[in-house]
Amino acid sequence: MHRLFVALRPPGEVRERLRAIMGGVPGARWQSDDQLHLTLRFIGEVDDHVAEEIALALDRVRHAPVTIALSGVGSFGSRGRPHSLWARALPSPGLGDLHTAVEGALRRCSIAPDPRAFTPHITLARLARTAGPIDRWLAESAGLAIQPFTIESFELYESELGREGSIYHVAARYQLR
Ligand code: 3AM
Repeated sequence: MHRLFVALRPPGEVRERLRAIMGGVPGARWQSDDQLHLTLRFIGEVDDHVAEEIALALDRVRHAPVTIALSGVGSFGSRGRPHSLWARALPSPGLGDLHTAVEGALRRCSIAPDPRAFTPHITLARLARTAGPIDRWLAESAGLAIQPFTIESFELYESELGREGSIYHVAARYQLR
């Protein structure tokens, strides 16, 4: 079985800017440089045959490079029990269209549509139940503003769940042009 997701990899300078705002929340597991990505679509566990079909379907996606800007931060989870911290990607026509194109490719592989709205973000930390308060970090990081940058490929990732957090491998890379 393969645990798959489709994501964009921010360039090195952007990852550096993101890493600069990591810290200051006790019990937060900050993402390593390797783990930073913007998920276009989580797929989940599929067998070898479906994984191959997905890789081929994604190879048929034709899309121009996408421009992304990051603005501000947020958290997922309930107010009393947040479970992740992230940087917000501003919605853009390119990003929305690429998401739609990927969704279409997956539908052709009989992957059920994702019922959740696409909330483009880059996860920065996962929070344990015992993590300290996040309000100060949210306030201090609210001004995050990363000017538009261009992404020229998207990736199919395989995720391996580990005790120290997930390890992500790029299973395939698809050029945007
Ligand atoms: O982009 P992020 O880091 O928020 O949270 C998981 C991560 O997203 C998400 O897929 C990305 C790669 O692991 N994910 C994991 N399990 C999920 C699930 N069951 C999931 N998204 C939706 N449903």
